[in-house]
Amino acid sequence: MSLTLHFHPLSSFCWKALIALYENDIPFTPNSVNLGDPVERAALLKLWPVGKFPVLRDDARGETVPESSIIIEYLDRHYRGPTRFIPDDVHSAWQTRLRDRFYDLYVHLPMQKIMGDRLRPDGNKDPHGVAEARAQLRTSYAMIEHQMARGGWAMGGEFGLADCAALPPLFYGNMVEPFGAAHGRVSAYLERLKARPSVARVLKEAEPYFHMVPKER
Ligand SMILES: N[C@@H](CCC(=O)N[C@@H](CS)C(=O)NCC(=O)O)C(=O)O
Repeated sequence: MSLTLHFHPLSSFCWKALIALYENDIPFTPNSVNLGDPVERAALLKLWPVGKFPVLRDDARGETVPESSIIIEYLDRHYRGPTRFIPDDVHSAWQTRLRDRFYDLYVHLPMQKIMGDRLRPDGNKDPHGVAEARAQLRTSYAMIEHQMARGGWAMGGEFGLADCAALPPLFYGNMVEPFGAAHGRVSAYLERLKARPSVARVLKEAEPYFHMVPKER
């Protein structure tokens, strides 16, 4: 098997890449990385000195591919299946990439900020940064509520890159900053995503690790 995904089953950005792999039943070897283990961390750093996962290694093509969006674009090009993640049409393609950036930068990162703050020791927390992240999430939820006026997937018609990007931060986002009654379409979109077989599989595999999700103290 030429593809190896270096990942962790609880990691939100890894979910994004896993959804794409499962969507098209692409065979790969999963390598679960414990970043707390110095040997495993060093092996990941060797592949991608930034030290973040997911990282995809493709031995057949001699490529190491970091960054969830780039992994999905790589799979779409070199391991194509029935689900196309980025449309061929140039106009739809840039709109899809924009929505992917929206979910990563304005939903995923603020969600990570709030979750990450729970891990900080008392005295080193960042309440100002967390308040900013909450405000950003609420702005983003309102934007998604508007985008989802007609239901469906992130880009309207077909499931794609932006939906892979949307599930992880909406799943964890609803835990750290609940959608609330004003964002019924965001809730409904999250439920549609959770019912998608590729997503359901990712969530099922993550279940045994859910006790490790940092709690609010
Ligand atoms: N922009 C990256 C973000 C990856 C990322 O933040 N991964 C997190 C897990 S969800 C990570 O590796 N965290 C470990 C660390 O920062 O030490 C992507 O899209 O793949």
